[in-house]
Amino acid sequence: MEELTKAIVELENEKVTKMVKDELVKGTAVEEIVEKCRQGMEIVGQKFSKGEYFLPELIMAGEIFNSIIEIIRPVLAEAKTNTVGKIVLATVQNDIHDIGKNVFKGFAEANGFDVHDLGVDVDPETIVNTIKNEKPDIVGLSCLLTSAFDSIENTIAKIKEAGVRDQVKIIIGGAPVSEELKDWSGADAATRSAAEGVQLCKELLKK
Ligand code: B12
Repeated sequence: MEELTKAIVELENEKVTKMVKDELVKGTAVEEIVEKCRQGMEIVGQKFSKGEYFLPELIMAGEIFNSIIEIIRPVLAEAKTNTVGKIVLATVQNDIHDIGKNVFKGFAEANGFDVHDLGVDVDPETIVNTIKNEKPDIVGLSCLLTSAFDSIENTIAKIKEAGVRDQVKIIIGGAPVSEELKDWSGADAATRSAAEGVQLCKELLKK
C-alpha cells in the first residue's frame, strides 16, 4: 500500500498533512495525491463495515480529508482559467457526505467552471428552483449511500416534471455510482472520480 494511503487508513493526521505538503513540493499532480487519499478512505470504509472501525474513526477520517482539501485548495485556485460553463452541485437528499463533492468542486473550478454549491441533503425542489434561477449548463449530484439512490432518481424525475430536463446535462458522482445507476436514474453521465468528472462535464458541454 502507498505510504500516504496507509497514513490515512491509520488516521495519522499530522503525518498525512506533512506527506501531502511534501508531495506538492515534489510536484506530484493534485489528482494523483487525491486518488491516493481516496483509496485510504475506501479502506477506512471497509474497516467500518467489518466492525474494525466505528463512527468516531469515520468522522476522524473525514476531518483528515478536509484538512487535505485546505492544503490543495490554493494550488487549485492558482490553476483557475476563464469560465467555460456553470454547474449546480449538490449532495442528494438524505445523504450528508460532502468530501467527494467538495473535491469535485475544487477540480471543476480549477478547470474554469462556475460552481453553485447547494450543500448536502438537498431536496429535489431546491435543485429544480436553482436550475430555474441560475440556469446552469450542468447539474452535478453526489451520492455516497446506496440508500440514497432513490433520491437521485426522484431528483431527476422532479427536474423532468418541472419541464427543465432538456436545459441541463446531469452528472452523478460518488463511490457507489455506476453506468447502471446512470441509466436507471436517467442521468447523462456517471463517475467515481472527480478528475474524470471534469472531463465528462467538458464533453457534456459540447453535446
Ligand atoms: C468519511 C465518511 C463518512 C463521514 C462523512 C464526512 C463528510 N463531511 O463527508 C461521516 C462520518 C459523517 C459519515 C457518515 C455516515 N456514513 Co460514511 N463514509 C465515509 C467514508 C469512509 C469516506 C467517504 C469519503 O469522503 N471518501 C473520499 C472522497 C474523496 O471520495 P468519494 O466521496 O468517493 O468522492 C470521489 C468520487 O466519488 C468523486 N465524486 C464524489 N461526488 C461527486 C459528484 C460529482 C458530480 C462528480 C462528478 C464526482 C464526484 O470525486 C471524488 C474524488 O475523486 C465512506 C467509505 C467509502 N468507500 O466511500 C463511508 C461510507 C460512504 N459511509 C457509510 C455509512 C453507512 C455512513 C452512515 C450511515 C454511518 C452511520 N451509521 O451513521 C452515515 C451516513 C449519514 C448520512 N445520512 O449521510 C457507508 C455507506 C454504505 C452504503 N451501502 O451505502 C460507507 C461506504 C462505509 C462502509 N463501507 O460501510 N461517513
